[in-house]
Parts: sequence; C-alpha cells; structure tokens
Amino acid sequence: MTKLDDVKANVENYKTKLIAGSCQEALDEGAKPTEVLEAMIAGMGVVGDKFSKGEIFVPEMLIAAKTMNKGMEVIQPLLAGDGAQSLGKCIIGTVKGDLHDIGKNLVCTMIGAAGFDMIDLGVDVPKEKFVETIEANPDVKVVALSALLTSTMDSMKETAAFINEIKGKYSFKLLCGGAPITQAFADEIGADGYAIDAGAAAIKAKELIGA
Ligand code: B1M
Repeated sequence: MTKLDDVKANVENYKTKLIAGSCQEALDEGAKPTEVLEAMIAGMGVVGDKFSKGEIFVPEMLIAAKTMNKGMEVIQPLLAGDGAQSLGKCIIGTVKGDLHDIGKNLVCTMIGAAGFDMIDLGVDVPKEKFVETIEANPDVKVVALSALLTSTMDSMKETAAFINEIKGKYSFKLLCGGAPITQAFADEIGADGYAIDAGAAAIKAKELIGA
C-alpha cells in the first residue's frame, strides 16, 4: 500500500480522524496535491458505488463527505493561488434542491486560484439569489452553477433561464458543471461554457473572459 492508497482507503472507510495525517504523509513522500485529491475522489467513487448498490446509506455518505472535507483542509492551501492577479468576480453556487458542495468548493478553490475573486453562495441556491447577487455585483465576470443530481438538472436549467433573462444588461459569462452535466446539456440551457472538473473549470473561466 502506498500513502496514496491509504488516503483513498481512509475516505472509503470513513476514517475522519486519520485522513489529515495520511494526506500529509502522502505529500511528505512527494505526492502532488492533485494526486492526493484524485485519491480522495477515487475513495468517494467507491462510497458512491456502495450507495448505488444499497450497501450503505445517507449517513455513511455524510461521514465520507466529512472525511473528505478534513483531507481538503490539508491540500486546499496548496491548491490555492497567491492572489497576486485579479481577473474579476466570479459568483458560484450549487443550484436549488442540491446539497452537494465538495465538488463546488473545489471548483471555487481552483477558479479562485486562477485569479478570480470568488463570491460563494453555498448550496441549495434559489435562482433569485443568483440574480440578486449579479445585480449587487454588476461587474461580475463569471457566474458558475454546479449540480450533482440528475433531479437537479431541471433546477439548473431554470436557474440558467432566469439568469439569461437579465444577461443582456451585463457582460458576465455563464459556466456550468457537475457529474450529470454534459456539454450538450450546457448548450441546451444556454450556458456559455461547461467544464468536466475543477481544473477544467478554472481554465474555461479564464477562456470565457479572454484572459
Ligand atoms: Co449524494 N448522490 N445524495 N450525497 N453523493 C451522489 C451524487 C450519487 C451519484 C451517489 C450514487 O447514487 N452513486 C447520487 C446521485 C445519482 C443521480 O442523481 N444520478 C446521490 C444521491 C442519490 C443523493 C441523495 C438523493 C440520497 C438520498 O437522500 N436518498 C441525496 C440528495 C441530497 C440533495 O442534494 N438534495 C444525497 C446526499 C448526499 C450527502 C448530503 C449525504 C453527501 C454530500 C455532502 C456534501 O457535499 N457536503 C453525498 C455524497 C458525499 C455523495 C457522493 C458519494 C460523493 C459526492 C462528492 O463529493 N464527490 C456522490 C457519489 C460520487 O460522486 N461518486 C453522491 C467528490 C467531488 C469532488 O466530486 O461533486 O462530482 P463532484 O465534483 C466534481 C465534478 O462533478 C465537477 O468538478 C468536481 C471535481 O473536480 N464539478 C464541476 C462539480 N461542480 C462543477 C461546476 C463546474 C464545473 C465542474 O462549473 C461551474
């Protein structure tokens, strides 16, 4: 077992107290922060599969999420940028009805590391809250929507439509993503961009504003 295997196993087995230590040990052994992150995501993949098979239930998923968040505390500072360059504001949130925030937080970190000033609205965000925040920040450059459930894809669609109604008054770009989201869906709902993961989201956000 490598230290990265330990990281994956600790997420998979809900070892909330051991995860930070194993992340640090993996880093000390020379693993890159992104490799530690990938190991944790792989552990989450196993948790998701067990949930799909009915082997575990929501409480276990919650403990797995808590475990991953503890690990994120170790690697997040290493993923974050130096904040030297500002590319403008980015509003981000998980759409209404959806409580998943680990991926959204990661996207927030990576877009922030790329140079944007992040306004994180959290989870279960009503479409009105996105529009209200855009109106309060008329210089916003990117609005980023996350959804993790097939059942909240409709909520993302509604949110995008609501945002697109006022878009003509501003110059921001609309970015979306999350496990069930595809480029085709992003096109269908009138988003300007789609990204498959947090790293790609940071690249896409910059590309959308021509930076
Ligand atoms: Co939920 N859940 N969950 N869950 N959960 C999934 C998503 C699921 C796939 C599990 C499964 O069945 N295998 C399944 C969805 C099935 C579907 O719709 N197709 C599911 C379900 C069904 C549910 C409930 C309905 C369960 C229930 O109550 N019966 C319920 C819904 C609650 C709600 O939201 N209303 C529920 C609840 C929960 C918890 C609250 C217990 C917990 C979340 C805790 C939290 O987030 N704080 C939870 C968890 C932990 C998971 C799994 C196991 C892990 C999610 C995660 O954090 N992954 C998940 C299974 C899985 O993903 N393997 C599952 C790691 C994270 C880094 O990846 O979030 O995908 P991800 O983010 C990625 C990309 O998606 C992308 O970048 C990130 C990585 O770089 N990305 C973007 C995300 N947002 C982006 C935005 C972008 C661009 C890219 O641009 C703006």
